[in-house]
Amino acid sequence: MRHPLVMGNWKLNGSRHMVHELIAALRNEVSTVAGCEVAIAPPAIYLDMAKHELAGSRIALGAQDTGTNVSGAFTGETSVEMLKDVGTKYVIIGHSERRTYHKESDEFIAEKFAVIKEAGLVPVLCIGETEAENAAGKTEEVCARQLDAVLKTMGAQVFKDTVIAYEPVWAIGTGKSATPAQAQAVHKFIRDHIAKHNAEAAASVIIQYGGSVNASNAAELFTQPDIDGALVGGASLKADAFAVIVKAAA
Ligand code: G2H
Repeated sequence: MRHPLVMGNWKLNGSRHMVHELIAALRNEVSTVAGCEVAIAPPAIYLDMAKHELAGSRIALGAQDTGTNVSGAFTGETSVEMLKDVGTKYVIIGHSERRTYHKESDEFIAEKFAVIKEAGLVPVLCIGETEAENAAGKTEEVCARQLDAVLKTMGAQVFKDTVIAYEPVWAIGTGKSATPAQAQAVHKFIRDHIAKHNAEAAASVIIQYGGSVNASNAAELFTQPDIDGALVGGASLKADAFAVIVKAAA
């Protein structure tokens, strides 16, 4: 049976001081919460420090991205083996900020999915449509295309025990979250799309919602049957707001 996962995506925010302070506050706020997996994804340079600060807590560690090569002449890259070495469990891939600013293709993201699985880590595959695609009624078409890049090369069983984050691009960092009904409709579409190929994988895949989730709108989003927690950006930088979201999912 799948469980909800609330994960903080810190994006390009942090310092050694902040890692220490925020993790101390989070340990305090969420240490007694059961029924929901909790994770944080700080910038790569702070992963090792964060792992030490998290020692003995129930909060897991996530990375915001990975390279596809394991080692060698790839200046500036981070490998899945390195992420694993410092104790990372989850790896976010395909975030719309990387698709947009780094021109990452569906196929390249599918390659990342494969190397993460091969390393025994858990991919958090972000998918979602832009505002223009939404307005043109293309939400399902876009989500299907982004899922199919993985399905085509690896088959649907690869989604077993992994995570998909549905993040409508128009809701990211805008303060304009999808409504629970809007998000549920897309989450159900995603699960049904995978179920057409593999029912077991579809039932087990965690489908998070992401896009302006905050302490006020989380509880209502989590009432929906196919919304399994959230990928949280801005609100994950404040321990009290993040704790409210975690408790709403538990
Ligand atoms: C969407 C989300 C976290 P925010 O990118 O992945 O960010 O909650 O700030 O919209």
